Amino acid sequence: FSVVPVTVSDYERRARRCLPRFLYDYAAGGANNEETLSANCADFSKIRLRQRVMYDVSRGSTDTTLLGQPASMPLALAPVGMAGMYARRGEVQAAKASETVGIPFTGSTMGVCSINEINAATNTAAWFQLYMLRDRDFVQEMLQNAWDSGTRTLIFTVDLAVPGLRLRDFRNGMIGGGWMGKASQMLQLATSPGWAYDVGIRGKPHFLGNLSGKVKDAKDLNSYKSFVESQFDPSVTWEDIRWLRDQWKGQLLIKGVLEADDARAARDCGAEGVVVSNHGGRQLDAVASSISKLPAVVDAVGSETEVFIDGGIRSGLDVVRAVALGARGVLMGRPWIYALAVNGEAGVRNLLEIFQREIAIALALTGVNSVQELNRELIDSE
Ligand code: HOC
Repeated sequence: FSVVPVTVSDYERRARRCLPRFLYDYAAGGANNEETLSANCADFSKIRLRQRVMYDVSRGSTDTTLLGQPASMPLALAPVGMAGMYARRGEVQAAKASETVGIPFTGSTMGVCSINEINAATNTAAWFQLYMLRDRDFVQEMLQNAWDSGTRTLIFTVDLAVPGLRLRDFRNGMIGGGWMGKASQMLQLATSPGWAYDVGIRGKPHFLGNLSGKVKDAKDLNSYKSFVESQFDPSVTWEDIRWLRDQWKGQLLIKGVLEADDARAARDCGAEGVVVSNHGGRQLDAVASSISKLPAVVDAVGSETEVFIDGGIRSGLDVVRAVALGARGVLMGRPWIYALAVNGEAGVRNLLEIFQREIAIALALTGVNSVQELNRELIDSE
């Protein structure tokens, strides 16, 4: 008896069943006690929309633009490290689904598939996400490479000065001192050719595609761990973001601000937009949910700066809630990983169709025809 997935939680349940524990946990988990992870979702559920009736909603459309680029809804796929572990050439499959549905896909620095591979497989160039690395020449190289492959939107992550304490990964032996025993064997199996999560391409396996110039022959999770330890730069300040702004001719989104002051600083460095984010509850636990911080950031940066949000988006209703509170769009992360794990490209496409249907219905039942009409008056604050 098999039930067609119709919600994110349907996909999550199935993903939990079909994935090795360490992989499910890597995606699903957060930092420390996972309080922020829970708050991200719980705070969305507390936001009530207004039910408004007797408006002509026969011309409903979910279309919008994100950083000037047409999109079929105010949603983009968030960057997720190692997404290609969840299905063969996973990032490519998800990028193809995004293209079919008409929304942006974001390739992660830590992706299995490089931005080149993703852009070569689609007609719409993906967005690219980058961290500041100690080796600035390599940062420049990656920027140039992304630009040459067609990417014009860079998401720069600023909330990872040091990795948060993802305790599930420690328990599973994925991060930290323990690379021994059963967990380590499982990781080797998972990353070796022939396994369902085979990451090889045309006989030339590379586990971290974007890093092939830096991490020679990366082939397992040890490469991931060593790269993070040796290259993530905790000394980064806004000065480095100004440097980055000079290096990148395309659109720049700064991801990982929660406070109004930080959002203003990002804008003042010349970013076209910011992403209100606590890294999906994977960094500083006990920090406030993204959605609770959104209104203050929107008010702080003004209308010229596009504000995005991630963390806790589990339905089209959450997208509508965020846009009504002033977001230009949302970045959705874990749900697409679950859908990818369950059914590859078709799963991600189906998930996006679910989101689009939910948004369309929510627009109509709040009495508007478009996402542009959403505003704070549609939030029931009583
Ligand atoms: C300990 C892992 O953004 C994530 C990614 C990659 C972070 C690298 C540090 O897993 O949240």
